[in-house]
Amino acid sequence: MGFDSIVTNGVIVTATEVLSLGIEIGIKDGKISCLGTSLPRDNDTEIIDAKGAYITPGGVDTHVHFAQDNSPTGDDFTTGSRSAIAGGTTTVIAFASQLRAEESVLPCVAEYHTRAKDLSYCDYGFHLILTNPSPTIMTKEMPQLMEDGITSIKLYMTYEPMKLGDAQVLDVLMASRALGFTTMVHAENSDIISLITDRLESAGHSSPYFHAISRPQIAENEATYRIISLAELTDTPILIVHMSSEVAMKHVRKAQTRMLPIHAETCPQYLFLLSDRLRGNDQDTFSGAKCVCSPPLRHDPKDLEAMWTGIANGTFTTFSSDHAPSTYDNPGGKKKGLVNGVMRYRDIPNGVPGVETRVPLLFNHAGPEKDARLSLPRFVQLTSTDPAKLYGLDGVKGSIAPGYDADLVIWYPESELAGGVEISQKMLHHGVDYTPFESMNVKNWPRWTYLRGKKIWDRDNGGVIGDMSDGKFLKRGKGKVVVGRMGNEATGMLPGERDYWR
Ligand code: DUC
Ligand code: ZN
Ligand code: ZN
Ligand code: ZN
Repeated sequence: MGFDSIVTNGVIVTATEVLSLGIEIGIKDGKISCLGTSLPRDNDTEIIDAKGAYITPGGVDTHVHFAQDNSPTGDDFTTGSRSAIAGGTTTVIAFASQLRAEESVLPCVAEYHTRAKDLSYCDYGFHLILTNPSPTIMTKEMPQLMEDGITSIKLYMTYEPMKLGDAQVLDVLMASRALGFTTMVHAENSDIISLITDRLESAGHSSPYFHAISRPQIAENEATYRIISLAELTDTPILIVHMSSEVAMKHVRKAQTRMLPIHAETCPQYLFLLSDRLRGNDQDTFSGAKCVCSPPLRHDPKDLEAMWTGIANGTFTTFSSDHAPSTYDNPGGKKKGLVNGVMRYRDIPNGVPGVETRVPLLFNHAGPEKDARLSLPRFVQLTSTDPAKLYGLDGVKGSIAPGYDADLVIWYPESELAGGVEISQKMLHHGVDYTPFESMNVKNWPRWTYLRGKKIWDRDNGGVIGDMSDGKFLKRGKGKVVVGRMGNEATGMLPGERDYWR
């Protein structure tokens, strides 16, 4: 009848409050069974002493690329999930990607299951990337996927092998809305990028730095406004992934003030890194390739500040890593863009690693201090609670409350980690050979990570101590609309007008 374990002597943080020291967490069968003071102990109840430190829900990173066909030299589920738990993330949602030639997505999803089953240290789910949304897929296979617990899709408005035109996007939005899928969109204007890239190349500008020049903010701004319009027309909730531009973010903000269900995500790279990183260094002029991601790193510190504003003021619903790693030195990785000394940024795989550093990097700026950039509850909301809600894990993941999985991060008490932690490639657990956050200092780091009541990360005693069969597939429910609501009339339409055609 008693608890398997009790976490005591910590300060619990949820998305709404910081609880006072003295509230304990009772854990039974891998779930949080209650919160209270002086919980009853049996002889065999394990007592976990948090030593006065903060306790936050396990991180929920809803945007990672593991073992994906288009990132062949990056992380698989084992190395990626190992990296996740070492940085306080206990749930990831990765992508199962339809290749354009594939007429059915069900075998594709089955294949991705085999890449993860018994190979993950943390719990996981899948989003489906749709690159060829045929009527059969939308009418027959998507309902099946929904039943199978894959309840979100990602669409690309750019990249030749993946992008959908507006007509296809509209069809998918209508299907998504009808079935209740959460729809993620990569919003950049493909033609703008192609035009600039071709012209840059003709003029001999193809080193990694020009990657940023080829994808100006206006490409993100235009596509963001367009996808918001298409979502408004069809009354479909969306999430715009990896946002980096202030104007685009303001389009989202404005839509949100009209109660439209437009969600937005940003990532560590858009809070901390600028495009000068793409210039490389004297020893290795190609090394800027390490920071090639899309949208690209922006030029001005003001661009970073703008994203911080969205973090603080609620515009962003999720803060994800977009962990999309490729090795630098492996010939199949970033160096694809360097052939016989000739640099071609268009051949560099896009994306940076970050699943392990995401939670500590944001926690570093969270707190009650006057110079903190966000509150501790807002930190929890962005890194755990709201991503869980948006992607159908509400009630299971992302909070410290009765009934939820006992996924916990226990940090160091301030007194025990003087000077903080300097991030370095050699301390990380991913499978790639660099981190773009090298040498950055953070004030704290997850000391212990628990997955469903089991300690899987102990920074001082063994590091990764879980097993790669600990992670389970999460059969997710329908995602919730976290921002705004459905049922708004679209701009310039009369009430009920949409009913004629929908
Ligand atoms: N989009 C992603 O979501 N990840 C990596 C590269 C990209 O363009
Ligand atoms: Zn496939
Ligand atoms: Zn993307
Ligand atoms: Zn991504």
